[in-house]
Amino acid sequence: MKVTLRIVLSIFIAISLIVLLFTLFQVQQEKARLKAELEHRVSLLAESLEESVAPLVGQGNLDRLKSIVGKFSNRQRLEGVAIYDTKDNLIAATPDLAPMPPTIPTIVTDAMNANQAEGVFITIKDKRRYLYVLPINRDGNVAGALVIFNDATYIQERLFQIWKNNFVRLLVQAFFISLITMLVIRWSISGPIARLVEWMKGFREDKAIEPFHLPKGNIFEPLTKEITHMVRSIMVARSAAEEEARLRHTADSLWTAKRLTEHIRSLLKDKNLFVVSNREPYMHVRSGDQMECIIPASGLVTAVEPVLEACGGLWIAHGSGEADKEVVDQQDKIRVPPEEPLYTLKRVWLTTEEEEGYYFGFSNEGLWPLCHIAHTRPIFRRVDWNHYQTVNEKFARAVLEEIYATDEPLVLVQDYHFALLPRLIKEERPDARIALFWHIPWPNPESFGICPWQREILDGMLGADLIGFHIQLHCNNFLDTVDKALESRIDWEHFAVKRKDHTTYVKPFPISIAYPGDSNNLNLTRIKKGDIFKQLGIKSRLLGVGVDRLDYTKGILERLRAIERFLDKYPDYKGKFTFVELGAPSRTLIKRYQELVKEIEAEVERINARFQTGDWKPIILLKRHHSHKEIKPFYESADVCLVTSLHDGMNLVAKEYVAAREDEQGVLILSRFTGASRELRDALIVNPYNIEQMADALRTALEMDEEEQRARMQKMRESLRSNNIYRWAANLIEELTKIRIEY
Ligand code: ADQ
Repeated sequence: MKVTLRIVLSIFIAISLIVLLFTLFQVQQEKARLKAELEHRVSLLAESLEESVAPLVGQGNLDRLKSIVGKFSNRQRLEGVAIYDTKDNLIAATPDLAPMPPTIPTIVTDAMNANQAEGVFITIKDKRRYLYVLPINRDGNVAGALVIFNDATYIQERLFQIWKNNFVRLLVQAFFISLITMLVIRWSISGPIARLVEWMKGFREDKAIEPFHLPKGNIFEPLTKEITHMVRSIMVARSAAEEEARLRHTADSLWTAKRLTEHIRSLLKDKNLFVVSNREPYMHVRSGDQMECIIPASGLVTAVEPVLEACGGLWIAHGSGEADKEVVDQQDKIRVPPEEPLYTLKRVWLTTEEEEGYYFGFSNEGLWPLCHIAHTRPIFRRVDWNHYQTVNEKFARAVLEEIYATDEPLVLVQDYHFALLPRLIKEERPDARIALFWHIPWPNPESFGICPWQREILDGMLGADLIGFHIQLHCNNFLDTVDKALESRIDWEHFAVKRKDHTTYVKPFPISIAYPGDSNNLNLTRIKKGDIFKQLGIKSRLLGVGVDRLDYTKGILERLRAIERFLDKYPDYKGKFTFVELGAPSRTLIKRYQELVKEIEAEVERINARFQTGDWKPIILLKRHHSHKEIKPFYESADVCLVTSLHDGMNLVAKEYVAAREDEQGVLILSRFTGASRELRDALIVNPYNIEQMADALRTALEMDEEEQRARMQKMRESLRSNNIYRWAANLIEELTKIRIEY
């Protein structure tokens, strides 16, 4: 049965029941009223008649009596009057009155015996009648009885009429209510459902579809919301599958520095690539009276530097090294890498106040904790925001100066320090192709909404033609945030934001490292594990390693506690396992970072005090910046590498460890909250908040047989080989050059 029919039928039954009950009630009331009225009327008539006939009854003046009662024939519903004597004999009656039925005297007798008027409804000859018997009193004695016959059929008729009227009314009401219900169902239910179905059909058939909207407050709103979410997830899955297919297709040939160079040359022709980041790839510092050139501990630098080495171009960054100014030319430029220059680094100078407000303040006390779910509160200060704006403008000027002579220049803006830069450049140079790569996670809209200047930041970012994140989840979070915070149109099919005639595409580009690396850099004299222990001045057998900037997002304290738990739980490893943390101090001017370093040092001291013996220590903290050359032997020798970030966009340390393991040995313990965990699925994936689980993973890692280590490492190295930094750059730049720019 069709739903509409079912609804209409239900309504009809409900109305019928209501009408039936009301009619019953009405009929009862009407019946009682009519009866009462009849009884009253008849009793009045009887009483007035009694006065006239009473004197005649005893006298036997029958003629007179008959003449009086004779006058009562066929008056409206009054059928007639009869008079009985005390012996129940009929002594006078209206002529037309039908012969008395035998029951009448009984009623008359009863009334006379009781000397009380009595009324009764009875059916005589198929006709409903009302009989009223009034004893006639004469001289205080009952002398006879007066009986009035009244037609009562009109009561039945009246009640029947009520039933009839109500039935007709019921039919009319039911008709109109059903009609209205059907219209309402069509307008409010079947209509929207049909449109929803059409829309979903369009989606299934892969036609371009607009987001589905119903008027606000519609009962389908929650359903539409859910379906829209579902469709969005399917789109994400579809795009991921397409991306995977595309990657599979292109993975046929490995991406190398050389291939990237040629590819970029064919894409850019003779144009330069412009990269902007806060952190510079080479930093000149003083070490005593010596000048040293170091590569800062930064994932961004690790990833982007090989791209510039391969493609050439200009890298604009903050000159933060104390000796930076001493080595640049008049335009603040220097060719790097120092030993074999391949591209140009242009340094932008910041005042101490600018660096404090823009870098330490807004970027690292505000945006960094805002984007990482690591339970450190972001701090937003007006003065920092002002510096952030000023510095973005300063960098915009530097970029604009450099791209002045280039048509449609390609600008790759790096990271959260420059959210406003894309808009600032685009306003001056609408022809510039601008990509912004966000190296850290993007939280959900509610978390990002904490930022008092979220709208300005989003608007600044949307000046870019392409925004890249490490994983699709961050893209989705970003699009959701824009959807909630700004007047714009989100195109979930193409993952784009349309705002003020400008489209920004938002895509995942999982960043990576240069792997396979440069064969010239092969470490031929491998430092062995034993040498490392010797250099550290301890005796141990198994080595664990952690390599991080000392940052609260990296889960270092959790890692230390897991090691403590491991030694408690598996005491056989006491004296045999040592964990070395290569921790580069980072953002040391920020209080939270100073506190973290103290906490880490205290924790290391506490745990060592609990377990250490003569020449063995469970944990060694090497708190300083290390060159990649210094880090490599640790990667190569460590039985296990611990990456336990509480939240991390990608995490390149995990990839560096895998890349370093040419012997296909060693186990990677990797936090599930890193972007890297989506690619390196053969690591032991852990929840860094679960200390027990991490302690057990450590044991599993140290007890894993060589074959399994090899199998896992091979798979991870394979994944790294096909998803290296050259592929990342090729994809990002190709995507950017493909976008149609209107200006
Ligand atoms: P980072 O937070 O800096 O990067 P990560 O990706 O792990 O984190 O890169 C750190 C880099 O610094 C690595 O190349 C590592 O070798 C180096 N490093 C670490 N400790 C060091 C030490 N003690 N001395 C010298 N070098 C050290 C940000 C995001 C990441 C994202 C990258 C790239 O937070 O999620 O993977 O950008 O996009």
